[in-house]
Amino acid sequence: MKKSIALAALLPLLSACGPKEKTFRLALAVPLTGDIAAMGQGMKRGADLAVKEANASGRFKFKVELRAFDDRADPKEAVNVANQIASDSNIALVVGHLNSGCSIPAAQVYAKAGLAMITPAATNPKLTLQQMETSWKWPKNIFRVNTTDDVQGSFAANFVLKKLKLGTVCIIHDKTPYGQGLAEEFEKEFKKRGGTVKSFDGIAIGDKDFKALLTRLKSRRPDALYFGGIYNEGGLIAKQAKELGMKAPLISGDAVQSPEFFKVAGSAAEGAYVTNVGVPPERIPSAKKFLEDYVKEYPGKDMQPYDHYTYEATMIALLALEKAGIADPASNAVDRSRMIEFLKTLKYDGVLGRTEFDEKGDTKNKAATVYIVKDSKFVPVN
Ligand code: ABU
Repeated sequence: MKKSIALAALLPLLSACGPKEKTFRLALAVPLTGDIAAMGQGMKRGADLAVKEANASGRFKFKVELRAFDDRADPKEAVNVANQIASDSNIALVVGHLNSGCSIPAAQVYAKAGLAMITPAATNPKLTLQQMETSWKWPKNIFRVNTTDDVQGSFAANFVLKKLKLGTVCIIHDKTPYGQGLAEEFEKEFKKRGGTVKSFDGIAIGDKDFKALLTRLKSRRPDALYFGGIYNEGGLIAKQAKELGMKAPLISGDAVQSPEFFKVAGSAAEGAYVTNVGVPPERIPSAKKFLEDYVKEYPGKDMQPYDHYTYEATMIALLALEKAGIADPASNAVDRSRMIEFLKTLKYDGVLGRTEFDEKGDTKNKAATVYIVKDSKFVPVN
């Protein structure tokens, strides 16, 4: 008894004598709970994998820890979370957020703290455009590895008109910065290229019954239905449109490209189209290892639309930390400002192909892909 007490008293002293491993942190801010947690949890898997591989590689003289924060896809909670992150001086960079509606206000909190953020999912152009305003008095800290809804909306409009040869459309959106923003980009380009928009309607996130709206839209006899929003509402719209006998195909964007869409829509998902930014990772040779590692690390887990984007954003964050984050190796402090400057000149080849940021902080990679749902799979069309 006496011996164990003496040993317990000695332990703190012994560990204080040994070499103390420094730990630096990255933050991940995404919805980990709530209606779209499936996508946020997928993003966490991508980020966790990157950090695990980096720590195991032995390339750092320190340990990197990923701290995950749950913004619940709620802009107010995103700002709360951003304040917690910004006040932790050991956090070197933020990967996130998923939603444009969360990313836009949270980015301002990070900017005031001189902290870089890299979103792997938010597609509304306003996110990065805000830092080009003369009223933006802080560092230009916002970076994004996915391209934007002006690219995606225009791509979708061209696909519907020129490839599907459908000239009239009814548009529905979920009134969020993402869903409405994407729908407006689609509408603008569809009209510009000669298409006719028969209606433009907003629904609310969480709505379950779209039958009255869809009955009205059916009477307008559109060639196609376009939806700007997320898989829950998109899945219900696909299902209820089919139940009402609507033949017009549904076309939507990246936030519907989740296996969760199949669970909600059931067989009505078949034949729907979704666009996503970038090209499928299966087509990128440098993504091969990531895809293999992901399956090994997470057997049986479905890839969600932003997992590989989040892996890439985290890999870039780790590189910035390694190359620029620690100005003084003797200190425990991260140099956030040097990390921002590093990102501005980044040239990185990874699972997304080449990533370089333009003056707005957006990736120069402007690719987009359209998929059709066949046998509960997203099959690339272009
Ligand atoms: N890019 C779609 C989902 C995230 C967003 O709100 O932009």
